[in-house]
Amino acid sequence: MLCPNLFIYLILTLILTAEAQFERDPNGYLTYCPCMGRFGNQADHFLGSLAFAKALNRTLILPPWVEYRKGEMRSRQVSFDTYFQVQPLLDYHRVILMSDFMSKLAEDVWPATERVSFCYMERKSLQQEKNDPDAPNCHAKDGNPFGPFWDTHNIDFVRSEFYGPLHFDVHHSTMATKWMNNYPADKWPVLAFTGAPASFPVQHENRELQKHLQWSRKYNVAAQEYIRNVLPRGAFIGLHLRNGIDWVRACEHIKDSQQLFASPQCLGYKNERGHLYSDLCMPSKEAIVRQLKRTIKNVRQTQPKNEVKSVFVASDANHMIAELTAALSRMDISVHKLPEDDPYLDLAILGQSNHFIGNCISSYSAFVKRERDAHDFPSYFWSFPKEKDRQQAKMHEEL
Ligand SMILES: Nc1nc2c(ncn2[C@@H]2O[C@H](COP(=O)(O)OP(=O)(O)OP(=O)(O)O)[C@@H](O)[C@H]2O)c(=O)[nH]1
Ligand SMILES: *[C@@H]1O[C@H](CO)[C@@H](O)[C@H](O)[C@H]1NC(C)=O
Repeated sequence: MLCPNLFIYLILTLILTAEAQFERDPNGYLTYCPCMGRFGNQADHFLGSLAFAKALNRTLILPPWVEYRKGEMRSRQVSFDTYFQVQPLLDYHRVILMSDFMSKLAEDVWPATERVSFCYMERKSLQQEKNDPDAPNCHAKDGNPFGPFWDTHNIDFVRSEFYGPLHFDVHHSTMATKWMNNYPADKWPVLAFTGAPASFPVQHENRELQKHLQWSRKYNVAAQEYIRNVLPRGAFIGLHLRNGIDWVRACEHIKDSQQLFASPQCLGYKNERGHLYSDLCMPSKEAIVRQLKRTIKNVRQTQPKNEVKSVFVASDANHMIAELTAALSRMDISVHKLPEDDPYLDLAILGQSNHFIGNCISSYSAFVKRERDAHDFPSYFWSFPKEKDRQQAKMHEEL
């Protein structure tokens, strides 16, 4: 039997190591609400916030993901680690789950009487529009998902701080130093932002941080099992078809902009690879079938050993299973989709496909593209490059 003293010693060591994991960071913390958009937007913002926390040398508090369900008035918050591992992020910078921070450190680091919300400038309250008697305020918990988000961890704010004209571009200026001078960690242990301290779409410099965002075991296993058990043996092509009614409306903005949502991922951040056109946002069914067939032919020519056996379709609305199945029937290629809507499993599977065709405008597609870039997996976009340009390039090659 173990000597009792040794036993007590072992227990103590265990407790102390567990506690050490939650030692207070003298350089302070940074937290924010992913209050804009759905997953693709939040992921873009996450990468920027991670870079920002690193530049300020503050521990990033990993916020839960904010989700919206049909018919529900309040957003749902899903713990960060439901979808992604914490460990690979630690290779890049110090992070802590919001639940751990709140239960293990907040009482000491961020007592309820000292919680200040940060916003660029005053945000008007939804309730009191006219003759607002209050002092200027961030109203950090006003509306959905603002209120439900902070409520998830029982966070209320006692004061507001307007940080303008500071901003978040730490790559092109001495911005980080300005933040540290204005808000030193001993006086401001936690910077809590009403929105992400990051730009949308993700800044070019922060795209590569995606490699630290790795799927949780649950999603890794689920994706592997789907690929192994449901898809036929052989290579498969992943497709993202973004075509719901909200998307049709979003695409109308093509007319009056240089860029839309994630479009810099194909057009370049300065439009160095072209300008917006409507097929980029909403390719026709014919164009989709044509491009898919062409991609399969190319793959068969260039990689004859790894034959394409199936196509996996992810979509928010119309998966086009019947059209695609008919189009590929003579090629002995089957077409698949998940039996139930699962945006995260869709993403995890698309990340693993041998080839991927996504929507250049969609930040959901952009997530897949970045993940695949981190592994050097090939990706393409619907209707890109523009058909006319492609024909010219082809003629050029043939000449
Ligand atoms: N299951 C599933 N859901 C999808 C798919 N594409 C889009 N969605 C849903 O639609 C949401 C789209 O919002 P974002 O993730 O922000 O991406 P986006 O395509 O840039 O769209 P907007 O930001 O709404 O303009 C996703 O988060 C998903 O919930 C898909 O292929 N499969
Ligand atoms: C950054 O913060 C960590 C942890 O608080 C600290 O050990 C390190 O010295 C800091 N780095 C700089 C450059 O200040």
